[in-house]
Amino acid sequence: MFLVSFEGLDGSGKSTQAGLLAAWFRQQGLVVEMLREPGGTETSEHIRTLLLDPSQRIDPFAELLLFSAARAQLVSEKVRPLLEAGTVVICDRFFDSTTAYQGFGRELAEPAWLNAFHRQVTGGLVPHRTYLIDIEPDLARARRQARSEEDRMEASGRAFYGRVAEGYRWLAESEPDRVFRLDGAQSIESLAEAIRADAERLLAGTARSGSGNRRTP
Ligand code: T5A
Repeated sequence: MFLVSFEGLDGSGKSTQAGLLAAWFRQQGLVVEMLREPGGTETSEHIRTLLLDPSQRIDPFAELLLFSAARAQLVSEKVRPLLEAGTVVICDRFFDSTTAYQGFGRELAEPAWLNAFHRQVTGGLVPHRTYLIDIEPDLARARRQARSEEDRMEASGRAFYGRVAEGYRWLAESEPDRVFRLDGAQSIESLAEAIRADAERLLAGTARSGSGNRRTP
């Protein structure tokens, strides 16, 4: 049916919002699958473990390829078959994370190069809507600190997260029709309301085109 992705810094609140939107779609009678990146398949979860392991010293380009390898597997094994079956797929992160974290954060590659590369990795699949929970790195860090110890990515430092946030803002400005930027400092409920209002419009557009899989009552 359609693919929706959530993006933002670690601790921005994207997983919270992804779960709320999934629940709302289900209330509308839709079949919904939630996936995460990196992860979502057995192979991709193995790659995730490697990528987030603080004891690993991973070369930045190898890091880019590993995130992309996990994504290629997820798209072919799960995302495409689900979309073809009429399911709404909600992905906690997708290729915009690679642009923001490896492109801007690691200062590894130009957005134009990455854009073409992502199209190869996903076979041209682009999210129909991307919700960017835009948040200051210090606030995201404070939210993360309520949790367990840092993973390998979270140990990348303040300047790194500043560049990632800048990368996300650049993406929102470059693709305003797809990337919906929200102020992550708002309450959970205010954010959920804004996302639901937009999702209603998305759903109305899809209903007009006649695709989609609704649960039988
Ligand atoms: N990565 C990933 C790359 O570098 N390149 C890539 O291509 C990809 C795909 C993956 C890591 O890999 C990197 C990015 C990451 O470093 P992850 O599994 O996605 O990591 O984990 P995180 O990004 O760290 O996501 P989290 O689930 O940990 O954080 P979320 O989803 O941003 O935040 P969430 O919803 O868990 O909320 C965090 C806390 O804040 C509270 C929540 O209750 C929770 O306690 N909260 C709020 N509090 C106040 N106001 C709000 N509006 C709130 N919303 C949530």
